[in-house]
Amino acid sequence: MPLTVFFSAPAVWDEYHDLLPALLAEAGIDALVLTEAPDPEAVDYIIYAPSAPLQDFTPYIRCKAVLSLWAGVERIVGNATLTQPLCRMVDTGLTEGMVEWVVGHSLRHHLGMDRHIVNPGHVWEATCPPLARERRVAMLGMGALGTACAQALAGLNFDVVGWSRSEKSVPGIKCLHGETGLETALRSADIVVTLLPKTPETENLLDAQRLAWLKPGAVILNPGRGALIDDTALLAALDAGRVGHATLDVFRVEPLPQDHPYWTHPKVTVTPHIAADTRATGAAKVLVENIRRGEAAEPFLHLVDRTRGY
Ligand code: NDP
Ligand code: OXD
Repeated sequence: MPLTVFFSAPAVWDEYHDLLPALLAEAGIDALVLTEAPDPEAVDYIIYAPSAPLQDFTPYIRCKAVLSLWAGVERIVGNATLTQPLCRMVDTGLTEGMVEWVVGHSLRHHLGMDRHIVNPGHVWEATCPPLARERRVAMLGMGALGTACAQALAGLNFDVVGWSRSEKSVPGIKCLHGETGLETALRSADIVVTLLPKTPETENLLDAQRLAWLKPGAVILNPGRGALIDDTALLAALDAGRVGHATLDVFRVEPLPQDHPYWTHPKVTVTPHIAADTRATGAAKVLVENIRRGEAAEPFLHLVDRTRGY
């Protein structure tokens, strides 16, 4: 009987403690799920959230896989004690949530909604926004989330370009890669969405030089990771009008410290890392499928490439 240990904050476990054993039983897997491991050598699978204190994976010598509840694995991928296969979370709830956040915030800026929602002077300013087809969105990161967001925006007729590390072909999206591709994407964009993982290569990707490539007034949406953007450079670009607005969901330090200038900057919207949540109903199915695969000696889903860091 495979033993799975669920390492997370107690509130996370509350969402899974009935669901996970029920789904394992439904899949015909006779497994035991615990929240602690008195004998680490007996553990077959680790389910891991970054809220867990677990740092040393060395004693889990029999463990077949570490299954992350998060899509972003930057807090665990470089852990030298972790030698077991690491799988990240890709599930429909995360994807749908991210699509809704990205589409919602893109439409806010595209339609200029703020002018009408907050209009204390009752100004009748009848300027019509352009159509979405006249608005270029650059999607930096064309993985599970970026591709779904790019396709949703393209479905609304936005002119979407995608940028990724490797060369890609996605119907309806102009796909770019490499440094030249990044420059092309940024220079032409009205809205830039950053859905990249945090790795040594992506840290401060949007620095002063690259922010200077943007069209004046371009909008940035960052639901990826705080470290993708050089905060000082972004604040300077906002003050200079080079960037029209930044809607930020993720930060180098979370919760965002009360004295951080983002809170009070008139051209910044802060959302508290809520763009997409791992929802137990969908995520538990992904966990169970990976445990099933592990037991059947089949390849795991959503394996992290340690050398790339995502
Ligand atoms: P994926 O791993 O599926 O996709 C990552 C994308 O980034 C890929 O297209 C990859 O390129 C690209 N990429 C990585 N490194 C580089 C690089 N150096 N240069 C260019 N492109 C690069 O991740 P997901 O789409 O599932 O998630 C993306 C990120 O979103 C997560 O890592 C996490 O940080 C964040 N996230 C935020 C949430 C929130 O609530 N705010 C919720 C969930 C995730 P390639 O395709 O060539 O490999
Ligand atoms: C994730 C996140 O990576 O919530 O899953 O940011």
